[in-house]
Amino acid sequence: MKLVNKIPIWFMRQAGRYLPEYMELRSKNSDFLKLCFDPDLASEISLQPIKRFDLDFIILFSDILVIPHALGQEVKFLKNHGPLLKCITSKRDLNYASLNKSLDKISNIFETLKILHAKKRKKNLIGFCGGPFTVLNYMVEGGTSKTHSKIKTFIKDNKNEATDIIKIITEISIEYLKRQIKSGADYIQIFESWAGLLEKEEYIDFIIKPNQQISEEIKEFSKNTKIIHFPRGSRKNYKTFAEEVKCDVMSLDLTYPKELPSILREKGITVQGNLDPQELLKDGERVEEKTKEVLDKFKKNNHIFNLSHGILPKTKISNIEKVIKVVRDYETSK
Ligand code: 1CP
Repeated sequence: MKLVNKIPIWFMRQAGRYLPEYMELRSKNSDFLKLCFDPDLASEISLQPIKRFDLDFIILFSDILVIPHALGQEVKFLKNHGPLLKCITSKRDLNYASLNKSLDKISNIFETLKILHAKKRKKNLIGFCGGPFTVLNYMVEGGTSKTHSKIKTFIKDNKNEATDIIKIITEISIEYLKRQIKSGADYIQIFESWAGLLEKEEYIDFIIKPNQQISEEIKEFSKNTKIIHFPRGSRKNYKTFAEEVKCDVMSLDLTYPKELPSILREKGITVQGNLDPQELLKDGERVEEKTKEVLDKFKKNNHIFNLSHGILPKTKISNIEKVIKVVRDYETSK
């Protein structure tokens, strides 16, 4: 008899603005951060995509920018604009007294995870944080940026200061993740969404080293917790990342070098990804074709099906359903 492997599936930003049930709840709760800190509502939102689509992974509903908030920076989410932070240029701009005091401000998130853990049944529960450089990027830019000029200048002209702040972010992120694990997370994902801005020495110092420290300390704390790394946009540096940072799963966008899947296979690292979320804005037939292409591309790898970045707000539910059906019907025999 042929052994059939089913490919697990979830979507980055599966709890979010493309879902009518999310939009309804959101319309009654205008303060996004408050929503993240409300365990009943946050757990309900985390479960919305599971109830609708029966996905294999539950991801905590929260945001990577709760860490700047915990560190004393002013963080707001404006309607139709995205995040707005009061820019910092020095660690003195932070109101950071101690790890414990900072984490106390966001401790409701651990309550959300405990609720989800109690309700997860056979699903996997994912906790997460931002990669330290990505978090620093938002802290220095003050929000979403097209040019990233402030962060680029900052790390060139004030390398020591940037290194000091990255150390603080790394330290708090590690403790934050440990508490997520204690509260029931089976997997943790580190979203280093702006890794692609850096090259060479800067990539080593600001991407590799902090992520290495996170992985090592988390594995030491809990060897059974699976670590998903997402150094988005890394291009050829995906290989450096895979060489240097302990990963159980590597999430890929569209920039990875073509030899990477076989390198990951040899290292026993699962591939996560990588359907382009833009494809989900197109018609159903093409969605089917593109989903199959991704499945075929990674058929020799251990694979968790996902996107190359988050679901876009205009995505049609029927296209998400189509992707799930194609993945569920796909049978591999490795
Ligand atoms: O208006 C709204 O309702 C808020 C939209 C929204 C949502 C649903 C934001 C604002 N964040 C989130 C949730 C969120 N963010 C999750 C929840 C779980 C899930 O995936 O379903 C996760 C994991 C994140 C992570 C996150 N937030 C990242 C990393 C992933 C990525 O997209 O690269 C980043 C960069 C953020 C910052 C952020 N939060 C929200 C916005 C609009 C942004 C800015 C994104 C940008 O700069 O492009």
